Amino acid sequence: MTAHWQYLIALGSNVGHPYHGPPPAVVRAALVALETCHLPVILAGPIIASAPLGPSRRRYANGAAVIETPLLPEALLDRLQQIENAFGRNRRGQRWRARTLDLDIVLWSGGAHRTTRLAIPHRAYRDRAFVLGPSAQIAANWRDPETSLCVKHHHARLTRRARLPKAPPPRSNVPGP
Ligand code: A4P
Ligand code: MG
Repeated sequence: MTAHWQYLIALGSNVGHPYHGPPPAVVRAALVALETCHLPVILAGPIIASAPLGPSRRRYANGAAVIETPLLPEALLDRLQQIENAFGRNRRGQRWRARTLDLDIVLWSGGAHRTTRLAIPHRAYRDRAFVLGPSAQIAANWRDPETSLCVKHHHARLTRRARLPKAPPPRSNVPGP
């Protein structure tokens, strides 16, 4: 029997597409493209708007999906990059530049995977509300093999941290009058 792995995929777009439309429509079209490319979407999270992290000034649409496939990580990355290319993704130039479609592998059911080309868990997802928000809706109990915390725990830590009051300014050691 063929093994079927589950993967948590983060989707992002901050450039419209001439056929699909603005970024939220690009993310919706990408979910359809995953299915068309034999990567069945088991669950799809909400598509949210998010402020850009990094040099690009355009707002993003972000989403998350759980897919099922017999493909191992490197083969899945090849397929995801083919989909990005089909959406007109231009890989030349600055890192984090504006992009029509970005498909990142966040977690998979096989545990951790690290090569020079691919890191799972995704190295930055724990600090990104635009990944953890949609992911917590569909993969709350997925456990991170490196921290042993679930997606919902990383999400709670991040949102709680954002709500904590700023630390008071340090007290001066100079005695008062
Ligand atoms: N790579 C390594 N690990 C992975 C993984 N888990 N999933 C390698 C996918 N790719 C992985 O990625 C560069 C290389 O990372 C790939 O060739 C692969 O071998 P890329 O998608 O070609 O380039 P990139 O996306 O510009 O770089 P990077 O470092 O992956 O950026 P991120 O982490 O994807 O962040 N702000 C908002 N609000 N929303 C966003 O979605 N996204 C980014 C890009 C920046 N700011 C954002 C958002
Ligand atoms: Mg990427």
